[in-house]
Amino acid sequence: MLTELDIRPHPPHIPIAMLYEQDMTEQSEFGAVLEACKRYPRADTGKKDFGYGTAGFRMRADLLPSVIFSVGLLASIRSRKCKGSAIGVMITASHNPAEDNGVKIVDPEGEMMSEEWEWFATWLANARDPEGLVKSFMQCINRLRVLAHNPRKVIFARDTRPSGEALVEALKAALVATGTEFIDYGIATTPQLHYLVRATNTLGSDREYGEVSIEGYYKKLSAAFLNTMHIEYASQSGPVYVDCANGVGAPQLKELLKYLPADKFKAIIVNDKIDQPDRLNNRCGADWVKTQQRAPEDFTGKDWDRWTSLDGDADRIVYYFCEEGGIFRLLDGDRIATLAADYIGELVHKSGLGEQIKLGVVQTAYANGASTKYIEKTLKLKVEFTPTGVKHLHHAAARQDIGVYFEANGHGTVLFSERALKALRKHQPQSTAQLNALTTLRALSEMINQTVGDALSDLLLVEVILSHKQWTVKEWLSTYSDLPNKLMKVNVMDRNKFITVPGSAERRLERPPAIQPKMDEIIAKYQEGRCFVRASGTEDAVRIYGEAAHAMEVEEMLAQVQEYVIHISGTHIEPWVYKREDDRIEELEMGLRRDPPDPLPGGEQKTR
Ligand code: 16G
Ligand code: MG
Repeated sequence: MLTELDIRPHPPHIPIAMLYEQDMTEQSEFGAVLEACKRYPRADTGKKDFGYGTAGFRMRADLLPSVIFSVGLLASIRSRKCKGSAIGVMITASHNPAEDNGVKIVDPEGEMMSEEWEWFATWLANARDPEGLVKSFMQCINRLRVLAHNPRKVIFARDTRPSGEALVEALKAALVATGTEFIDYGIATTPQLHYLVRATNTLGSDREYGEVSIEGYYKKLSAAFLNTMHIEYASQSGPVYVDCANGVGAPQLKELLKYLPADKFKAIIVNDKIDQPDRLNNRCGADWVKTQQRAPEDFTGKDWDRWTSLDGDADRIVYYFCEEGGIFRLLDGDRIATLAADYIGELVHKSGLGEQIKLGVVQTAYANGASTKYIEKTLKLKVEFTPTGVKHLHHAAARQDIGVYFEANGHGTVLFSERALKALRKHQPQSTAQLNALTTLRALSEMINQTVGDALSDLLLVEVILSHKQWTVKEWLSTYSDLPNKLMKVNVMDRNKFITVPGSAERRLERPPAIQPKMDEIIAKYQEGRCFVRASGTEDAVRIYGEAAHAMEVEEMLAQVQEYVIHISGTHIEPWVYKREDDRIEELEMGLRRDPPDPLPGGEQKTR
C-alpha cells in the first residue's frame, strides 16, 4: 500500500493533488504495472539519467527496454488526458548506427508530444525500481489531472533495426498492464506513423486526413502526385536516385512506387539492404551526406544525375549531384525550403489568392545566410527564426497561412492552415491560369505531409516542382550561392554554462557574460561574418557555426571564437569540423578527427 510519495520539484508547477491509498492488488492497474515492469528492470547507467530530448529518448538499444516500458505508461496517460484520442509511439533511432534505438511520442494531431510532458517522460524513465516506477506513474496521473478511467489508445510502429522487435514487447507489456487498446503497425517510417495518428483521430470528422492504413498513406500521396506531375519531365529528366540509408525508407518507397506508374515517376533505389543491419546509415543516408558534404560511399552517379538521400527513419531528405569534374554539390534543407517557397508563393499569386493567403518561411540559425537573403530579397517573403528542433519550427510554421519550414539537415515540410485550405476550397478561379494554379495548390496540400517532415512526401514535392519549372539540378543550384561556412563541435565540461538570449533563436549568447561582446568584436572584422555558439541539445558539447564572404575568413573567425570558448569554458577540446573534402582529409592527417565522426548538428543526434 502506498501512502507517501516523494514529490520532486518540476518546472510546470502543477498543483500536487492528494494521492489516496491505492489498491495494489494484481487486478488493479497499478498492481498490473508493478508486476509487468519487473520484467524490464532499469539498466545500470551509473549517475547518468535518461532524458527525453528534442528527438525523444535515444541510446544504445540494450539500455532501452525499461525506458520503452515507461513510455508506454506515459502514452497511455496522454491518451486518457486527450479523452481517448490515439497517441503514437515510434521506435526508431533515425540516422544513428544500428546498435542504437530510440522512442518518441506523437500527439493526436500527428505532431510531436507537447513540450510540458517531456519532463514527465524523463521522470518516469528514471525510476530506479518497480515500486518507484509505480509511484511516479500514479503521481503523473494525479499531477496531470488525468481521469484514470478515461478510454486510452496507442498506435505504434518501428523502423528496421533488429532491436525493434524486443522493444515492441516492452511497449506492449506496458499497454496491456494499463488496459490500453493498441494497434501495432509493424515496420513503418516515422512520418507514416505521424500520418496514421492524425488519420485515426480525424476519422469521421469533417477534417478527415486520409484512410487509416499505410496503404491509405500511399494512396493519398500518389493520387495527389499523379494529379499534378508533368509527365514529360519524367521521361526527359532521367530518374531520381534514392539512397535509402539501408533503412525503412527502402521497403516503404518500394511500396509507394507500386502506386506510381513508371512513366510519371522514375526512381532508382540504392542502399536498400535492410537485412544487413550494420549497413544502416553507414557511410550513406541524409545525415552522412549533409555532415560529410559528400556523396554516399557507393555513389555511382554520372555528372548531373539527380541523387537524394533519406535518413534511417525517412523523415529527412537532401538532394545532390556532381557537376563536371566530379565536383560535389549539395541541395540541402535550405535549398528545398527556397524551392518550395518560391514555387508555392508563385502558385498562390497565380491562383488569384495572393491577397488572402500569406506565405512565411521558418528557419533556424543554421540556415545559410544566402538562403535567408534569397527568401527575403528575391522571393520577398518573411522569414522567422526558431531554436533548433523540429517542434519549434513546426509550431512557428503552423501560425502562417502557408508555412514552409526546413532545417538545413533536410527535415521539413509545408503546412497549410485551415484558413488557407478553406480559401483553396472556396475560391472561384477567373481564368484557366488561375484554375491550373489552384488545382496544383490543392494537390500539393494533399501530397505534403501536414504532420511532420517526411522524406517520401518531400521527394515527390521536389520532383513536382522541378517538373513544373522544367529545371534540372543545375538551374535549382543557380538560384543563389551559399556563403562559405563551417560547423565545429567543442567538447566542454559543462555545456549548460552556455545560455542563449531568450527570443534570439539561439543566435546570441547571454551567458557566460563576456562571450557575446567578444564574439561581436571578432565577427565585425569579417565581410558578411556571422557566427553563433549554442549548447547542443543532444550531446555534451557546444556547437560553433560560422559563415563569411570568403572561406579563409570563416576559418580565421572560427579559430578565434573557438579559442575564446576554450579559454572561458576552461576545459579540454576535441575539435573536429567538416566543410569540404579537403578539410576532412587534412584533419584526418593531423589526427584531429575520427572518421566517421559523430553526427553533427543540424541533425538528429547520437546517444546523449
Ligand atoms: C534533434 C532534432 C533535430 C535537430 C537536432 C539538433 C527532432 C525530431 N530532431 O535531433 O531537428 O536538428 O536535435 O541537435 O526534432 P543538437 O541540439 O545536438 O545540435
Ligand atoms: Mg530521422
